[in-house]
Amino acid sequence: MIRPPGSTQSDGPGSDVGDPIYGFPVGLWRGLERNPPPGLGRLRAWRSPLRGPWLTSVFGAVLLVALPVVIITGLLDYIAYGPQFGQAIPADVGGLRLPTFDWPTHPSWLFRLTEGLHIGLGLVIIPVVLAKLWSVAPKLFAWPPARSVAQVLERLSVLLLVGGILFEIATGVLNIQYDYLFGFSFYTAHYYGAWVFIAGFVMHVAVKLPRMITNLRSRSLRAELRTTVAGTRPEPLDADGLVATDPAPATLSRRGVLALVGGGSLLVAVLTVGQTFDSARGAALLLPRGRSYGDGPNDFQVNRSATAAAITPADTGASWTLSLHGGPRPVTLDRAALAAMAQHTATLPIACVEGWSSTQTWTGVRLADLAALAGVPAPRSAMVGSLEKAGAFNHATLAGNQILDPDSLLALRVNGADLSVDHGYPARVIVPALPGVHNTKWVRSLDFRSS
Ligand SMILES: Nc1nc2c(c(=O)[nH]1)N[C@H]1C(S)=C(S)[C@@H](COP(=O)(O)O)O[C@H]1N2
Ligand SMILES: [Mo]
Repeated sequence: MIRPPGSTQSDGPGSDVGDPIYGFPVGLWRGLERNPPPGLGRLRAWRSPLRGPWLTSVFGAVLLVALPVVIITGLLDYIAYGPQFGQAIPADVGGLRLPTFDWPTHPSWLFRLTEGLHIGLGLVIIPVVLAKLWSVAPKLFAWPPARSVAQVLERLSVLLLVGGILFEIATGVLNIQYDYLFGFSFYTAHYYGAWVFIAGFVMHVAVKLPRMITNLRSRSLRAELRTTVAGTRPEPLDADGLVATDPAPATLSRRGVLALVGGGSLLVAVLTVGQTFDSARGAALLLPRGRSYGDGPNDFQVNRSATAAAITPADTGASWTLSLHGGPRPVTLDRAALAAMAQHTATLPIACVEGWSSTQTWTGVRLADLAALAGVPAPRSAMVGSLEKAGAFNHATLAGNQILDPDSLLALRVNGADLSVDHGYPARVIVPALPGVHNTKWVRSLDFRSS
């Protein structure tokens, strides 16, 4: 006879004799139960009187609202990179391919919003994620790990969920700090890690949602917010085993825990908003690019300086020319010829995938005018080439709608002054709602394609 583990009625708990469980002798299961891995015994003394299904469900409810936003904005950002041009990373994702569409240019702050939400909200919920893990710790370290097939599946989904979210947080935070201490591509790892996490998240929500709702109803949030440490009692013992069987006296109330976690999130928010709102830049203590970038009109974040990109004064000097391709014959323009064309001014953000964004007023020649001059008035795409010899920033592809938007510019000036060399002098691309990385600096060529 095959019985699931746990159905031990015939032998009584702890008995080593009886029918095999999943074909293994009962003694093996009992031995496993009695001999947890080293260290786990000590971990089992979970005594906080605050742990319980209600508190776990409060953290769960917050994450249930926030995580889908982080997930969806993350996937949208991948699409914004233009996988159809092979310039999203990873480029080939096989069965995990997302539906692609031409990323719109309106509203101009679209990518700033999706990227800012993805990174900002992703950072702000870290204290909540940690609090939720703390609240279910007795279950994460439970031994034996599972007693039934259903439990094995549940634990597997929790492994994807917890492993996935910690991996996404670690790779995400390290990336925005430009700390590539891992030896693999951040983008590839973060993309596949996201799908592992999404799988775990969907399974977890499906299994736990009804219980979360019941648990939330088991106590009144208003009452908890009025309860002091002295009045704090454990939740009633629960079937899941979250509530301590031998609780210690409370040293913190439930409202205290909520305030601690909420305060942690608020602190992260204060340290982060300056990445997006220039007026709060001074508070962005964790901003990896520093908080000042020189003087005058060109004082805003420099992602990679000309020196770092190996752009020399000779490259950007009087001999610089721009070449336009794709039409009947190439067209070459120097900076004076560009400056003599119709100039257009637009106030547009640069929003970097690393989370910062900054809105400036740019002046230059419309990309649509350059396309017409090249002899390709209705381009479907354009490859923008940079003076940079090689590497990730050597070129970027723009879609037709991104070329033809009247605010899409080859900018020569910013905030009324010539671009600084660090911001892309002699000329750079600026396109509404385009991911920062594709606003190529030090442009050397534009290759318009009608297919
Ligand atoms: N040629 C070139 N263009 C580039 C880059 C670069 O390193 N080289 N960095 C890109 C990135 S990642 C961003 S976010 C923006 C930043 O522009 P800024 O340095 O003028 O703020 O430029 C983009 N264009
Ligand atoms: Mo960037």
